[in-house]
This record gives sequence, structure tokens and C-alpha cells, in this order.
Amino acid sequence: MVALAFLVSGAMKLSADGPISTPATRPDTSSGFASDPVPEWIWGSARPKPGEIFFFRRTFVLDGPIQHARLAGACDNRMVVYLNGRRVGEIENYDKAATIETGGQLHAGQNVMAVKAENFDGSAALLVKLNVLLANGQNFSVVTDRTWLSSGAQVEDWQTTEFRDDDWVQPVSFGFWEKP
Ligand SMILES: [Ca+2]
Repeated sequence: MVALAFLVSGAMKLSADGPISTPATRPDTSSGFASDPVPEWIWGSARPKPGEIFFFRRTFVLDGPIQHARLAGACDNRMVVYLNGRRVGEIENYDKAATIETGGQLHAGQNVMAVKAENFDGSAALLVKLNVLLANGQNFSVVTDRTWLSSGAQVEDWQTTEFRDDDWVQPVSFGFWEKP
């Protein structure tokens, strides 16, 4: 119950240099969580169960070629992240953000970010912010929020752009990331 109260109160906080991140940087610069848009902690159910696995998707359109892209995230307890069907990394940490360099997997036009997330026990939620610098100098971000779609059932090709997610549903939000 302590863990649940922790989540519901929105008190889940992060420092920003996680184990996958490279050189120590100042928190908000590294994760980008503090600047708009601020990501939300989401999950597939309001009352997470031990061993529960959920799948999440978010499609987005990029207006042109990519200069650089980095994903920052945290998960209670473990997530595997895919961009356009390809696995880009795994994060198993919810008290610190971890980052993944992702520019090579993105392209102009339609893209999809997909996340498989597993709860070991107690509370559960995931948090992601993808920051993209386009070749034209514009910034673009995708963050976890209720515009994502989730499902508890793993089906073939669920990570791909072509997958039809019509029967997937909005995730639950436990609130915005808060500055440590
Ligand atoms: Ca947990």
C-alpha cells in the first residue's frame, strides 16, 4: 500500500542521470522532462498487478529529416522500447531517467514508438520523452500521456507502423513527472 500511495500522490520523482546515460549532465538538460511537453506516468490499468505486462503505442509524424534524437525514460519496473518496429533499448529503472540515442531509427513522415512494459510487483508506470531535433532546426517531442494506446494482449507485429491498433484503449495516467 505504501507503494500505491507513492504513485497516487504523484510523488514519484526522478533524478536524471540514469545507468544507461553517458556523461553526467545536469538533470533537466539530460532528460528534458522539465520542459514542455512534460511526460505523464502511464499504465494500462488503474490498479497494477504483480507480473502484469502491457503494450503501448504512439504514432507521430515528423516534418522532415532528423538531425538528432534521444529518448529519456523510466519504468516501474521494466520496459523495452521500439521505434518503427525495431528494438532501440531497455530501461529498468524508475528513480532515475535513462537515455537512449534513437536518431537512426526515425525518418520523415509517419513513425511509431512502441513500448512493452512489465510490472514486477507493487506500483507500475512508465514515463517516456522522445526529443527530436529536425534537420531544419525545429524541435519535436513525444511524451507519454493519454494520447497513447495500450493493450494487455501481445499480438504479432504490434510494434510496427502498419499494425492496426483500432481496438487498443487509452492508458491510465497517474500524473505528470515532477521535478526532483
Ligand atoms: Ca512495480
